Amino acid sequence: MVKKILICSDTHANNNYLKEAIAINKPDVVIHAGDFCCNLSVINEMVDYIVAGNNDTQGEEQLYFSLFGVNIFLTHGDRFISYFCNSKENAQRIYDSIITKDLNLIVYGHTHIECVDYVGDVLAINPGSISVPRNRSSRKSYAIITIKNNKIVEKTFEEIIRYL
Ligand SMILES: [Mn+2]
Repeated sequence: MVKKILICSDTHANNNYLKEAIAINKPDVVIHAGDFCCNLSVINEMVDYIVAGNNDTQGEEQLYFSLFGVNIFLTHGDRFISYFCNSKENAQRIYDSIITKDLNLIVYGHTHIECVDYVGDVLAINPGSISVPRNRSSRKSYAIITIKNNKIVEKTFEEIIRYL
């Protein structure tokens, strides 16, 4: 059983980029880490799991769920992120806020800069922004993870290279 998960964040109402990423990758599950900035019912047609960002007025602040044997904590992260910290320190701050430590993956967003870190054995992925990047390359980014036999076996950052 091989499952492909698309992880995105900070679409900021530019849903066409996510639509494109879904069309290209045909993921089994789509996760959105917040700041969708549109009606929740609209973005819900494209995603399976989503949380509210600091610019959203609808949605859960955090979700904890299991996907194909991988335990995932999803939050936008704005309450814990400091721009004076590097990504590993921010991932640690989010980890420290989580009550349930039976975790394999933390997904967060907010910084619009893609990064991957480990807090102990827990993988922390920020996919960056799929529409409003703030990384040095100005690339619109998202992440794809592959789960096989209850484990994350591959993780990549992808770039939006075609514009609808
Ligand atoms: Mn935000």
